[in-house]
Amino acid sequence: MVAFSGAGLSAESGVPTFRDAETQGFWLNYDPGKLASPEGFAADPELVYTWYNERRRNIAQVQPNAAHRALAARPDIVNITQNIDDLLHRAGAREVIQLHGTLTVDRCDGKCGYEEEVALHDPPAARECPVCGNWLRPAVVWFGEALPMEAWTEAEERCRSCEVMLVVGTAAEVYPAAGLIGLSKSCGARIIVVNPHASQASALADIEFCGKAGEVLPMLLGG
Ligand code: BV8
Repeated sequence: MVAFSGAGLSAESGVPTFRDAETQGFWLNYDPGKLASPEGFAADPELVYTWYNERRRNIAQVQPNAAHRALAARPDIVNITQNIDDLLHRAGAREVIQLHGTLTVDRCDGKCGYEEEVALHDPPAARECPVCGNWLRPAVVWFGEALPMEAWTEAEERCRSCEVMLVVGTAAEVYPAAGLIGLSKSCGARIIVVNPHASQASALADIEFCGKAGEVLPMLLGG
């Protein structure tokens, strides 16, 4: 079984989803779509870096919720997530494929390959790469950037061969990640969607649980 997750998986932990960000202005007056982009970073590296540090501090202060724990308690489930938080890891999940990278690492925005771990509770200020002098930036995938090849290849392979794909807390609007749902379906997997609202995944669902991940997953997966 594969669990393909998005921002809704962490919502009950108190991490705003992208929709909330747009509606509740997670970062007032700024559009996540613009900040989470190379153009946004190039235009104002310190603003974008500050936005990510706000999100880092938010993640450091919250806990994994019952949905993270239910997934982590099932070693037979491979987690493929669009989320950049470390809540599945902190819940004890064995294998987490992060398609859009992670907030726990900074990397050089240039091509020198330098990277360093970041303490989410006390993140450093925006700074230059000690190797080549470019800016350091969060090791996340921005709009317009390619997904990490290793994570993508592994995710595709798992989605082709799984019998069941659990689609948890995603609007399924961001590609190429959202394409994994159709890929699994075309390879014969059953699609089970968990989301309190309709999403682009609804049309592909064999079963759809209209509810919160923290309530549905413990019932569905046990624990
Ligand atoms: C790329 C990291 C090309 C940063 C993110 C077709 C093919 C390929 C690309 C495209 C394409 N069409 C368009 C594109 C471009 C673009 C794209 O998809 N745009 C969208 C807006 C149309 N894609 C890209 O740019 C990708 N790159 O294509 O590169 C390329 C190729 C080769 C070489 C060079 C370039 C990169 C996309 C990755 C962007 N980075 N995140 C960061 O986080 O800051 S995406 C971001 O959105 C997050 O990862 C987030 O997880 C993700 C998806 O959103 P969701 O997770 O679905 O979150 P959302 O808030 O939208 O929805 C939450 C859901 O949860 C809702 O349905 C809600 O009802 C539900 N929910 C709420 N509460 C709960 C709940 N569910 C359960 N329980 C609850 N309690």
